[in-house]
Amino acid sequence: AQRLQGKTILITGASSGIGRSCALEFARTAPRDLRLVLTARRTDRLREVAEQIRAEVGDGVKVLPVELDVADPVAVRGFVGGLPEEWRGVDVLVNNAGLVKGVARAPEIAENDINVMFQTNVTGLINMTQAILPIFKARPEGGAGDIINIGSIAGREPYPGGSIYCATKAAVRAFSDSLRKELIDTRIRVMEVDPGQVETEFSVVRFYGDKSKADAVYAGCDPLTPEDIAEVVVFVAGRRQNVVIADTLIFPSHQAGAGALHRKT
Ligand code: NDP
Ligand code: 8X3
Repeated sequence: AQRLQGKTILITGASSGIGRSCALEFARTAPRDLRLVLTARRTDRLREVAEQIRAEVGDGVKVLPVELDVADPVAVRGFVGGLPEEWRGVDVLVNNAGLVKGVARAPEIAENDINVMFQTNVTGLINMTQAILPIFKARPEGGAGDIINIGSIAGREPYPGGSIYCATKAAVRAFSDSLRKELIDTRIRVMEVDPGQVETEFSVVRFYGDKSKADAVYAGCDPLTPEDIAEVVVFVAGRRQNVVIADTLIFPSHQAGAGALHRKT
């Protein structure tokens, strides 16, 4: 908590699921003198998260909800310049915004779904990183700051019906690993957190809003909660500056791979 004090944390996709839980967990862990820049497309949801933080921890944590579509390169390019001055000193970037569309096999995947997944999960994450890196690089010793990329088991173990989503998360993994090497002469930490099955709105989005199909994904399973992942994200951000938790894979106990899930019922 001490190490996070005074930090400015920027989270993409903070309106739901893992991103929202990360916002709450950072606030609970460092309830004084923290700034949270919460971004997503749904600003009404961001304001609700801000309200919840205020109700739980009070005014010690300052929250700035900002509308941002990470898939819009022009919006991302203008993002930092559009922040009020006192919010620009970002210390931690959590690249969490991401989504999956459909379960179609490769020949049938809709072109728009392919583009949306790549533009959000890959290009969006890269553009956000490029937007924030100059802030990190301006610090002493070649630069300092944390980039925490949310990957997935899907990036390590591709599965049928997930070719594009898995390809996007493999791309995140390759990008994280290259960037960490490129930044070797700085204090900038590039860390990847790869969840297994987590119950969020992820499956609702995958099935184009069909809640019953989404619920069926988790039926009989005991998935992780977004709080489980948020605890890890806050943990890696809170280590001593010389400690880089480069890569973490997190399963619920009944999962041991992308398709390897034990259903209890
Ligand atoms: P949710 O659907 O609950 O949350 C996704 C978040 O991403 C929302 O806040 C959404 O906000 C945001 N988002 C989506 N598209 C954009 C965009 N173009 N611009 C800005 N924000 C966007 O799902 P999760 O919390 O599960 O997903 C978070 C991350 O975790 C994703 O990267 C996902 O791939 C990854 N993940 C999820 C797993 C799971 O089982 N749930 C497992 C492994 C990884 P809004 O719609 O308001 O813009
Ligand atoms: C989400 C996990 O395996 O459902 O990234 O694609 S999976």
